[in-house]
This record gives sequence, structure tokens and C-alpha cells, in this order.
Amino acid sequence: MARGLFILFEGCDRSGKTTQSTRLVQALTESGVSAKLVKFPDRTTAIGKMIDAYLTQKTQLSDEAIHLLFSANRWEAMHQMRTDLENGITLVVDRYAFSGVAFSAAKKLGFKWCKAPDVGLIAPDRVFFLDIHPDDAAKRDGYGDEIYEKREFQIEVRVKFFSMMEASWSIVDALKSPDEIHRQILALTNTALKRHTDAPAPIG
Ligand code: T5A
Ligand code: NA
Repeated sequence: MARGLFILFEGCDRSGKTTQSTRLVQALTESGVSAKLVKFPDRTTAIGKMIDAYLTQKTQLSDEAIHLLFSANRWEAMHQMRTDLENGITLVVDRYAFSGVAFSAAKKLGFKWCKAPDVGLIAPDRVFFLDIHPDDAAKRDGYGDEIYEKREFQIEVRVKFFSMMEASWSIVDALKSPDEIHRQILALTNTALKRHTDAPAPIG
């Protein structure tokens, strides 16, 4: 059996990641591809609850401590993700280690330090970066509710994302309509599904 594909959505806040990752899982499932949605942070676990309290500004944590909690929240999901991929389930993931690095590096923590705790996590096969200028994102519903949803900070986060991009990333114009974005991503995903065979690789 071919292993599942690891597809990741990254982007600044309100860029449409949850909208698109949900639609992609639906479309894949309808076409007979076994697919599952995974979201980071996973706010349901014990670690996730600490992260949620921080994001909603109910508790305070140092920049280093929250960074390590975000990473730990990914590590606690690794066994299940690996098992799913090996069982042929395609994982559609809403944020991951690149969010972890981009947000903490935007707070001026060093890149090398930020990347270290995520070394060894399963690496994604394809990354869709939903690109939107923070000024446009700010016009969308719900913006400004959480700790990081501030203009200057989001501009810095976007710069950090761009500095991490590799060949496996596609930049998607997040200002297009949800339907248009979905069609573009589904086409790229279907192409990727035909090609992959190798074992899941680790983040280096
Ligand atoms: N974080 C996260 C870290 O600092 N370190 C880490 O390691 C990780 C994993 C919470 C915060 O945590 C930080 C990053 C974040 O600041 P989250 O739970 O993913 O992360 O945040 P959410 O609030 O759930 O999600 P976002 O704010 O990032 O929004 P999405 O998922 O990008 O956007 P979505 O799909 O919810 O859409 C937002 C709004 O826009 C509309 C939607 O209907 C919705 O109202 N919309 C569109 N409007 C017009 N055109 C389109 N194409 C649209 N697509 C969606
Ligand atoms: Na989201």
C-alpha cells in the first residue's frame, strides 16, 4: 500500500487555512482518497489547553516557554500521524513547525534556536502557503481576537515565512475566491498524489 501524503497549509492569521484544509479533506474523501484533517495547535490536549490560554490572553508565558509548548504539541501527535501515513491516510495539516518558527522568530528569538525542538518531526511532502498581506487579512471576520493578530507583527511573520520557503512550497494568492483557491490546490494535490512513494522524511 502506498503511504499517505502529508499536505500542509501555512500562512499568516486569517489567510484561509482552515477554510481550505477542510474543503480539501472533503474533496479528497468524496473522490475516494482516505484523508484526515490535523490542526496545530491542537487545543484539546493538556498542552493544547495551556497554548489556548496563552493565545486568548488568559495566562502569560515567556516567549521561549510558549515556543516549546507549540513544539511539544506537535511531538505528542507524531506517533498517530506516522501511523496514519503508513496506513495510507493522506494528512491535511493546518499549520505546523513553520508557523512555530515564523512566529517566534518574529519575536526576535534566533532562527537556529527556534528550529531546534522541531528537528526530527515528520516533514511535509507539499506545503501550500496562503499568501495575504496583513492589511487585507485584517478586514476578515474575527481578526484581532488573539494575541498575535496585530499588523506590524503579522508583517514580520510573513517575512519570516518567506525566508523559510523551499521547493516543496507553493505560494497561493489568498485574495482569490475560496472556490478558485480550492480548485488550484486540489489540482496540485492530485498531481502530488500520483508521484509520491518514498517513506516519510524527517525535518532536518
Ligand atoms: N502559532 C501556531 C504559533 O505561534 N506557533 C505555532 O507553532 C503554531 C502552530 C493560533 C495562533 O497560534 C500561532 C499562530 C496563530 O496566531 P490557529 O489556531 O491556527 O493559530 O489560528 P486560527 O485563529 O484558527 O486561524 P487563523 O487566524 O490563522 O485563520 P485561517 O485558518 O487562516 O483562516 P480561516 O479559514 O479561518 O478564515 C478566516 C476568515 O476569512 C474568511 C473566512 O470565512 C473567515 O471568516 N475567508 C475568506 N474571505 C475571503 N476570501 C477568501 N478566499 C477567504 N477564505 C477564508
Ligand atoms: Na485557522
